[in-house]
Amino acid sequence: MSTVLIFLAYTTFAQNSLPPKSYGAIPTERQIKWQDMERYCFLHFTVNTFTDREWGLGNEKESVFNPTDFDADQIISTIAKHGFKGAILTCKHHDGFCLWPSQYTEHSVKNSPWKNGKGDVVKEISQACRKYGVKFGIYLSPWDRNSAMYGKPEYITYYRNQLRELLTNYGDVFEVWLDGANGGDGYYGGANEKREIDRNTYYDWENTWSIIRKLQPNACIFSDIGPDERWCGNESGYTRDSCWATYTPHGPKGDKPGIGYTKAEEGETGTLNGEAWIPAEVDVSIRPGWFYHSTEDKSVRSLENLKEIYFKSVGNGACWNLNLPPDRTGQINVNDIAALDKLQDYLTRSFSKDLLQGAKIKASETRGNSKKYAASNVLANKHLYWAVNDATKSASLSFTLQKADSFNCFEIKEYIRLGQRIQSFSIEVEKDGKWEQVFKGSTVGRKKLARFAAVTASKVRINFTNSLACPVIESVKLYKVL
Ligand code: FUL
Repeated sequence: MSTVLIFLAYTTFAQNSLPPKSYGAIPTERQIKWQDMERYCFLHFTVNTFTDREWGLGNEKESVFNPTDFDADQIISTIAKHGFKGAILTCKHHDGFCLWPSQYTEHSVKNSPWKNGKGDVVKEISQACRKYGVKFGIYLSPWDRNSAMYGKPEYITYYRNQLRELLTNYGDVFEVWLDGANGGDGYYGGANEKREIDRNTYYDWENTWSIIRKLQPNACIFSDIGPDERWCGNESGYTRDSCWATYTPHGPKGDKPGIGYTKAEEGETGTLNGEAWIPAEVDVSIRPGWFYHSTEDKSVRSLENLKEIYFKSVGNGACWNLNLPPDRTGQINVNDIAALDKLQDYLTRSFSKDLLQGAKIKASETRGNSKKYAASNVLANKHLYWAVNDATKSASLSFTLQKADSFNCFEIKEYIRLGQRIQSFSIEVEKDGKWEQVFKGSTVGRKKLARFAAVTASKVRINFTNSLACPVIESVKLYKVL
């Protein structure tokens, strides 16, 4: 061998004994913690609950807000009991009514009959969150149909002051939800007119984001364009099966994007080689509307429907934000609890037994032939990973189960700290000595739940057929889901 070849062989060997380099945009610690929550709840509650509207006009009297038996413990313990890890409260919706006694407006709980004006929904919900180990998040509508200042520069100061109150007085916040909706017309302190704003300049979002970063450095910021989480582009409960956590948003005309100004469908897929790590959040209501309406008591989503949403959100690497609107008593409605019971029972029973426990595993290749990157890492549950050599873009993992079993769902996770890499994969089972394909997929990311018609076999193989950089896989599990 010439000296040059020896040198090259040595360099490749040396490279492959080091961990793989990260590829493209990667998550922050804050995003990793949020992605690990997987599912949490929205709480839409305000004057609309009592006026039977979806969007309040802004002229509602404070006296309409009067829950008969508000119980933050009931709301948050319900969320905790059903496996949801957080609660995001509409502290102020588009109508401008504040669920906390803000010092910057009279339009709040302090002028309502509820608890003789001494109540604070934000305080009770945030305290209950701490009690039940649920993370607390806030929604503060940028659009305010009550405020006379809306549309003028003073409103931005008002909005930021309210944000400061919420981010200072109620403990840790895991998510700040910034809504893109801006309808135009409103009460606006009695003006009753249409006020248009320029979504790209009016709110000066960068400076508002820096307030959030300063007051709550661990909070993720949600909006159509991130910076931490993106809207999934629809309110129906899905992302696409090819779903990237990386994202480069565009305006509807391919122009500069903004909050409330994007190509919505790009949120459903994210962007291959997108410029920033901005995974999707799937926000969807358990009922047709976002607020409680007794007429919708019979239209709560079915188990079938909630299951699909789970697979098309969490199962595509996104987080699921399920809206549970408290009713007029100020509690989660019995009909919604019945649906949650079914969902929790389904998830517990479907994902209780990983059929790969005790299985033998073999990889087509292991990085630098090192134990550190061994295939067995994907079964270890220790946030380790299996990796292959830098030049390898397709590789496979084969499993031999202890005995033949029936299964229909793989859970595969990439080690996302090093970026999202897999572009396509397939699953095969061995039948009568021949490999048969049962699933063909595209992206993997933080978590992919790949479902297929149930098969019975003892040998199964995942082929990562194409990858942006060498595959780096954190874990693989196998289930028979119901
Ligand atoms: C939308 C709002 O207009 C709806 O009322 C709801 O709050 C939903 C989550 O976001 O943009």
